[in-house]
Amino acid sequence: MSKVDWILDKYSARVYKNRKLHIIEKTEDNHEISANTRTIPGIMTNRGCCYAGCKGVVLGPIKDVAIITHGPIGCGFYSWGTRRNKARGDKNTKNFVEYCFSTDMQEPDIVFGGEKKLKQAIKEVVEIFDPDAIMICATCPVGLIGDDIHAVAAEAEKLYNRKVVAFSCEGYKGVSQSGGHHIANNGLMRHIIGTGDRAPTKYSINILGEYNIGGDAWEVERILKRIGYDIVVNIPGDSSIHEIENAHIAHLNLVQCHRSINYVADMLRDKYGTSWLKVNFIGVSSTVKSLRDIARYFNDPELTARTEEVIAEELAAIHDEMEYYKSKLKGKTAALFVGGSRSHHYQKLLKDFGVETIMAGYEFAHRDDYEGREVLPFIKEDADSKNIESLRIEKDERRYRLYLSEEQYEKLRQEIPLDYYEGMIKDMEKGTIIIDDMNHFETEEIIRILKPDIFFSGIKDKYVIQKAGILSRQLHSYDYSGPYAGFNGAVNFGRDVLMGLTTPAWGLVKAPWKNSPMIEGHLQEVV
Ligand code: CFM
Repeated sequence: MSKVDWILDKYSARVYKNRKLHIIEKTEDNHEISANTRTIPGIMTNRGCCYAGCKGVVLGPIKDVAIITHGPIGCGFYSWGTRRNKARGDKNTKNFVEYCFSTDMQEPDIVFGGEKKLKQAIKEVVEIFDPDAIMICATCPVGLIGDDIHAVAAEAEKLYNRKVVAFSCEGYKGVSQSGGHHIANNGLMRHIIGTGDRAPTKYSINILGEYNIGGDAWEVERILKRIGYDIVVNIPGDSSIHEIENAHIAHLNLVQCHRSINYVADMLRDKYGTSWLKVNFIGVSSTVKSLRDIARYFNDPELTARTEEVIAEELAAIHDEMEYYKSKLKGKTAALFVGGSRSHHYQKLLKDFGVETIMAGYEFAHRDDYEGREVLPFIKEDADSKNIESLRIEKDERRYRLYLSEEQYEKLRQEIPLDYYEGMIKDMEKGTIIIDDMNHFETEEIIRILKPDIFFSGIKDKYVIQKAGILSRQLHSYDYSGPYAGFNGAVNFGRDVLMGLTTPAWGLVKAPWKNSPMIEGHLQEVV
């Protein structure tokens, strides 16, 4: 029996048929996988909702905007603080990242409509916090009862003389949080990007899709600034809305998380002519490669020399610690199950320590994140597109400019991933397992069958895994730690993983049934 059939063995015929399309064993580079389809009701998926992707993921890290969750309090509460997207305010920039604003809808609001309460919430936010801008994010009941949040936003914008943008990101829209990314990207593009008037400098870049979890963006920015780049904005980690307004002026966009931000990257290219480059600042070797690719784009000998100088200094500074952690971690095996890009990115960092990935999967990625953007024309049906708008973008004739000539662009595309992402599967070894939308049952089967030394995942399954005696570190929030990006982040990661693996706690872990003669007896009978 193949590993895949072994994992699926206990399913009914109906579930087997569905899940078999989402689980593959890599034997070649061009596998097709089913992705971005709805989970079978009743299966315990790890996915989040559309609201989570819009408010929790893409908009949440923008620091000087008050984001009002229009809905019952649970939605605001559960998207408050747990993702560890860090932000720092200063005397010119307010910081509301640690706040949770919600209309706290109750039954009467659901019955009689919640617009009045929303207007009141906006008024209070303006009076108490005086934010530079306000965003309104809808939760499920708002769409069901038909509150017109866009009309409320338009009225408030005039009344309070500041940007007020509404997002119809009801939880049920789309397949998962991935639909929320798209809605958030559309809103940023339609209402915010392009409204600033800053001028570019010599090496002006944006970072797209870096969320500053545990301080990752700060480490990435530190390195890029050392080389001499002018970072117009990182969307959205620790960003200000006024920085986002100027995103159209950059000469190049760096895309860290393809899944969550590829819409903005494409729209910026179509409207303003700015190319994007797929980068990965997770892992030492991938950070080095990304820095060299960026330098290659600008093709300036001075910048290239400075890039190499910084790389050499950074590598020297972390060399001893990296070698130490590598000597301890080499030969271990890992399974990774995260949202839509980290399961790929972290394989590179693990490789730096000699840790082999035996299984990786995404919660909600699309086929292009697995198979590469070359499959985009062949994706027959995008389940999100049924109720999520694709913006029609037109060239901004006045501000459209190409940094490279057509000839230079075509030549460079052969060398670096310009406007292209190769996906995760090509990067994985033969014999490894790839699982889309893995559920809790499959998590336990992976533990039983593949027995990884470390299982990277999130809070929903961390404790199931650890109760089975296997280390689990959260790659969403990094538990309490970070940054893990860039050069210094790699060292932090090595330290945390080694600390986790060698903690004496594992000697004290005993599965609950081991203490119960009754359960143990029963298990023996069953077996
Ligand atoms: Fe991108 Fe993310 Fe991810 Fe994501 Fe997320 Fe996240 Fe994630 Mo959790 S934006 S797809 S929706 S890298 S919150 S910072 S860790 S599931 S793999």
